[in-house]
Amino acid sequence: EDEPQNRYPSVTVDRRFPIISYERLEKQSILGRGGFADVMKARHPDWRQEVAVKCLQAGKIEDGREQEVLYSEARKLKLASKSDHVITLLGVCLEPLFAIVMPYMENGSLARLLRDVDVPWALRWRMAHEISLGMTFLHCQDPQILHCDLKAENVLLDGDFHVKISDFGLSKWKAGSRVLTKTSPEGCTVTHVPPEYFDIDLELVPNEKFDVYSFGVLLWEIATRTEPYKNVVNTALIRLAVTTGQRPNMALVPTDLPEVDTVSQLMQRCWSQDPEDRPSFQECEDDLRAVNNKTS
Ligand code: ACK
Repeated sequence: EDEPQNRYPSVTVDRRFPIISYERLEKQSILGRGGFADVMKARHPDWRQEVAVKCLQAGKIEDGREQEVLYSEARKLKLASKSDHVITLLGVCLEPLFAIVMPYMENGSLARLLRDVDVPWALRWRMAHEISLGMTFLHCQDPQILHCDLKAENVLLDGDFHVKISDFGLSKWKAGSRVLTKTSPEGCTVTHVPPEYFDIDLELVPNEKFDVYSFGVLLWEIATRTEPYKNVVNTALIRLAVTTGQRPNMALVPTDLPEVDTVSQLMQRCWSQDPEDRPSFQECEDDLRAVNNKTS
């Protein structure tokens, strides 16, 4: 009788989600607008901790599947949240709209940090290591979770600059994945998508090597503090470049970075043209733990 009503017949409410009243959240400011969702900073009268609330922008997804998309994100996040390096799902709001509630991360995204601050190397490699720990966790789950949108913007940092991987909007259960559409695989960031997904002759369901490739580009973002393919004028040309084997420019990786050889080799292995040549996240984690131990 206390059970919340579900207004959306297409969504089966998982009663194990903590349900949070949207009305009781005191919205403070907009943190950002994504492809189809807004993230707001808010306070809940019962909690000391500030929260971030992700709601879909109305009408952004056709055929009324909005709630299902966000609900599916929440289900994966609930499982993934058990990792120290994945953002925690605090709960969901059902009415008057579906929203995901998570802790507010004081230091924002890694993308913003790299853009604004010259982050010390030791901290950068600690973050890289923590990302590999979070990703190893996702790939070890049963059912296995693929993130499919790993990039600096989707890595959040708490008050102590510890990593929380976020934004599971494009994530997939590996077992249930469908073939990705080719030109822009379902909204993925073109700079971080592996070349095999641009091949119109291949019908590919995503696997864990998708995330490993993206991680290679992310390591390059961490090392260079720049955006990949900045001078390539449009996404079609980026696709063409990547398909023919081009990668982010290694000349931009500073030569004085500690453990430069290990890290450079790792990023290049991660973005190998042949998915079979890419390491697992467990191997990335081993390499980065060693780098981290030497630099911290
Ligand atoms: O780079 P940012 O400051 O960090 O801008 C983006 C924006 O919202 C759109 O995703 C920020 N953001 C997302 N989730 C959170 C969170 N839990 N805590 C703080 N900022 C967040 C992200």
